[in-house]
Amino acid sequence: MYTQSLSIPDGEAKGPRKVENPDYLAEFNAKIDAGGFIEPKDWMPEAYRKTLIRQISQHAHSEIVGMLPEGNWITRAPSLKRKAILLAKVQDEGGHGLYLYAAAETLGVSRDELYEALLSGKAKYSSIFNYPTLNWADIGVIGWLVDGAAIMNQIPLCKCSYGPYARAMIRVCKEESFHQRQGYDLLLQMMKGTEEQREMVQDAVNRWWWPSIMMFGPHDKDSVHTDSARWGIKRISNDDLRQKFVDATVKQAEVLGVSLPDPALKWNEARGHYDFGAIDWDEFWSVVGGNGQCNVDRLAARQKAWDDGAWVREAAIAHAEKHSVRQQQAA
Ligand code: BYC
Repeated sequence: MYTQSLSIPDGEAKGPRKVENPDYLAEFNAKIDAGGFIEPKDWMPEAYRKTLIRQISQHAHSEIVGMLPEGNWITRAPSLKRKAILLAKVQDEGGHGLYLYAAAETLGVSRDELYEALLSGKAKYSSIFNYPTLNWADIGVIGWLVDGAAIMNQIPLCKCSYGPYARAMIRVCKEESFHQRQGYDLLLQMMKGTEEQREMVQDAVNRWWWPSIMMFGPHDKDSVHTDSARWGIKRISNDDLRQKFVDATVKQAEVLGVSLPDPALKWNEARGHYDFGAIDWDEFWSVVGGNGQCNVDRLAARQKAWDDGAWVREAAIAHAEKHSVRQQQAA
């Protein structure tokens, strides 16, 4: 998407932009302070570039690993309508992965390098996708809570300082909004159904609530990438986003008729926010460290997709080479 239109001569793009220069840095900081966008051809500090590659690629990995828990239910959707919606949603997630990989590539890293980091376990992806989808209500709850949390985190990224990432986020957020609504709609339907269906919804909410609020990352005091805020990448902190999400979701749970599994969840008049219970950070770090219920399966599925796709990559390269030879012959 972005990479195709770049065509920066190697010397110009990679050489000078790596040199740390106080004048370039002043110009860069001024642009960030004025709320402007940094574009791929602009000079940027090496640490900014690395932080962006880390976050954008982790985000891309989350999208394509995130296809798996829901993709697992496409063949078991209870109606044609729900199947079509789920199919469209999972395809959207694949598309988000593509925009994000393309945005990361504008920073001078190759898709192969990024993928290798995912498959070797070096790169992270969102903790949430290491939990299993056990019943159909999980699909609704993923839309409502997981996509809901993702939108809360991604809306501020539409104004982040790196142009290709910010622009990708605008479309992603529009699609996430549809994802969130389809999930909530699915759950509303189930809540109007039988007692057993209502129990399925409550069971799914009980299992996904805590992992969803963990998605925002560690408490601010334990968040290590503080430069991200200074550079206008992260515009709202992990804890502030988590609080916004909790505040918005409590009312939605009431309308739905489910309870959220936290006895400490209570409106705090003085703060103007809901208080909530302690997060189990041991569980979070264990899942992030590869020991969640599904980490091994998720990486195995992505590895298989990579291996199965080898012939497509080879065919695309052969096709491009054939065209390039023809163009040279015609010139
Ligand atoms: N899971 O200093 P911190 C979707 C890591 S997909 C795993 O606060 P940062 C969807 C963090 O990477 C949406 N790791 O980091 C798809 C760091 O480790 P490293 C995914 C996590 O970057 C399909 C360490 O903890 N969204 O919506 O400032 C179907 C310290 O954290 C997590 C994005 O990727 C986690 N949850 O802030 C349905 C959004 N949290 O890198 C839905 C873009 C933290 O030093 N990313 N860590 O090894 C971000 O906004 C930020 O990267 C985060 C973390 C807020 C996630």
